[in-house]
Amino acid sequence: MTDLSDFFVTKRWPVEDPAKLQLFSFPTPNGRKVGVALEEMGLPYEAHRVTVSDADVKSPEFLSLNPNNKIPAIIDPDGPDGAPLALWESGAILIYLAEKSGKFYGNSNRERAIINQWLMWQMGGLGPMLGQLGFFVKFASSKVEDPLPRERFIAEAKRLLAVLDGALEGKDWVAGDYSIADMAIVPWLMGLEFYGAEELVGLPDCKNVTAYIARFQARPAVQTGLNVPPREG
Ligand SMILES: N[C@@H](CCC(=O)N[C@@H](CS)C(=O)NCC(=O)O)C(=O)O
Repeated sequence: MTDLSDFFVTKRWPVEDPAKLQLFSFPTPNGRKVGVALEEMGLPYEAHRVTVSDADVKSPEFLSLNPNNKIPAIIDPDGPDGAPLALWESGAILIYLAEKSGKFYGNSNRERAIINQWLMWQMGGLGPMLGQLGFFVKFASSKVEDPLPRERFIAEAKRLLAVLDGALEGKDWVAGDYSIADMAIVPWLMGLEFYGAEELVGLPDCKNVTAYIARFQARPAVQTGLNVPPREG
């Protein structure tokens, strides 16, 4: 059996079953993507709670897994060549898991190209912009007097939502069939509620987007995966 004790991160977050894929995460928008993917794909996994506090993400144990000090990260004991594979960056993890499971990644190069397009749109656009929006609207709103950053990220969030709303016209999912692109996008849209910014960015007016969020949330695997690992406990 694969021994994961060589991974320093397991000294602080011990592994119970080294045959299972190990997830190091927290139920934030980026973390939730991978919890949902693992549940949807039916891959056996063990989840370790790594909070976003410096005490966790900047600990030497976690930095040994992800020097970029961010969740999510995984160790797959059964990597592509049979040797364990450590991986971070949620988009890269989603692609890896989709290829490993053979699920939610289209059936042709054409379909995969479009899924990748929307996945990159989330990774390079929606996620970073909504993250900055959350910072200026919720976390730093009382510390920053200049209205410019707030206005800039509200405008950019509105623009991105309009793009998505248009793309979803007449469609259930953004890139054809349900895919890892949807698993990447919707947890970020749900973050708008946490930031108290739904009205601010006009989400209720984006009828295709609100229906899309509800469709995603109705999936049983999503309901479980959004809470992996549990926030408390
Ligand atoms: N591009 C990275 C971003 C990951 C990320 O921003 N994770 C946040 C939580 S959503 C985090 O770990 N923050 C802790 C920190 O920055 O110290 C990915 O998609 O995996």
